[in-house]
Amino acid sequence: MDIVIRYPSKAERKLAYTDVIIVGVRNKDAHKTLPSCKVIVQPNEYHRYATATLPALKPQKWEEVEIKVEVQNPGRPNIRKLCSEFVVKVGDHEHTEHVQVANYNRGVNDYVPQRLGERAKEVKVYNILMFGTAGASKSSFVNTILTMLQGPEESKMCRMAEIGGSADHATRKLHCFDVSEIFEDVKFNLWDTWGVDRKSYSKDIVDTLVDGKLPQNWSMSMQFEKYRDRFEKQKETVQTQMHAIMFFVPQAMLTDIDDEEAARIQEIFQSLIAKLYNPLVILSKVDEVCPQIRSDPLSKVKEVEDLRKKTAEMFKIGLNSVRFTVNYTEEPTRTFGIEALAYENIECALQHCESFVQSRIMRFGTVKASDIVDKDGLIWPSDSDDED
Ligand SMILES: Nc1nc2c(ncn2[C@@H]2O[C@H](COP(=O)(O)OP(=O)(O)OP(=O)(O)O)[C@@H](O)[C@H]2O)c(=O)[nH]1
Ligand SMILES: [Mg+2]
Repeated sequence: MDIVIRYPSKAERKLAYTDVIIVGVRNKDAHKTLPSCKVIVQPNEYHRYATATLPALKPQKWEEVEIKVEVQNPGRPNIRKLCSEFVVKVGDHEHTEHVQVANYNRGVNDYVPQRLGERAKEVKVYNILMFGTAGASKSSFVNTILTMLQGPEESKMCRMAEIGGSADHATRKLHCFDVSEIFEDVKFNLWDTWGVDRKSYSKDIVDTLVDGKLPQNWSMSMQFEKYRDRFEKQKETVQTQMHAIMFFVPQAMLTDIDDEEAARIQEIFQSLIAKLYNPLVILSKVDEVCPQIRSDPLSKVKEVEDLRKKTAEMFKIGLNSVRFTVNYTEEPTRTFGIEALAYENIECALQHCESFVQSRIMRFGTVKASDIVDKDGLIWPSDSDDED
């Protein structure tokens, strides 16, 4: 017998998880009818037990049964509770189905600015700035996120972002990946920085970028040209203002960083915090010190936890603001763990986007980016910032 699992199309999947599974069965026998039998979806940490009846199948015939599967905890799926496989039994036959994060219809779709209410309506799409030195793995992270967002039927990795981008530190670029254009049901864009070296990043550069302006001697590049004008005119708008910042730190940097550089990063973070951001540090290439993390990126490993603690102390930020990433590098096929970690990281960044917008509304009554930054780096609502 052949057993094939099919999922309803994205449009048919109403909730933030796959709640219907279609089990297709072919009776390969040329002569015998397969008697009617039970189809069982075995329970696991995510699914509950579910069953349906397969009618008798004549020789060489194919039949599909639709099974409604209840989940253990309805609501937005906790990525840690998703399962990378489940077992279906048809009579005495057993089939193990391997699934991807994309099978779960991705709760990241829930993060739409409109759900924060009327005052957030000016924010059409969340902008996430990825900052960090050359080679810190920002572009690889973009590719991992884009791969995770692809449907489960796509087996190839997305390679939209160029890896090994800028050895040429003379060219500084801001590149927008319009994720919200590529996948119409998500509402965030990723902004990738090129050509930043460890001597050249400063509070002023980050301040300028988060406000939605292009620093001097920087240029823009993107697939879609729609933001270019805005940046070139140095005009600050809610659309190009950043809503969350991911600061990429390769783990090797932790061992050779000096006091001056650590102080510079602390200064950047203090300035961001004064603007009501909650900067997120993404430790990258942790698999260099802990290779086993690549095969199980969701596991808690002491070496990686120690690196997180060291980072939090070094930059004087909370441990919750330090995460780590494992990107696709040489993998021949998509893996559940890498995409689940990528999902967690982007979901965390989206939560930061929401908190930022909510804090700005609470403090200033608006998210508009035209707040005045005084010489001490404190921000105040300007007259023009009053609600229209
Ligand atoms: N060990 C390890 N290497 C990685 C990982 N992610 C990316 N790399 C490698 O790191 C190198 C740099 O990656 P990029 O993604 O180009 O880094 P970037 O931050 O975009 O660099 P620039 O564009 O130059 O600023 C590449 O050789 C990647 O294959 C990871 O999770 N682990
Ligand atoms: Mg890059």
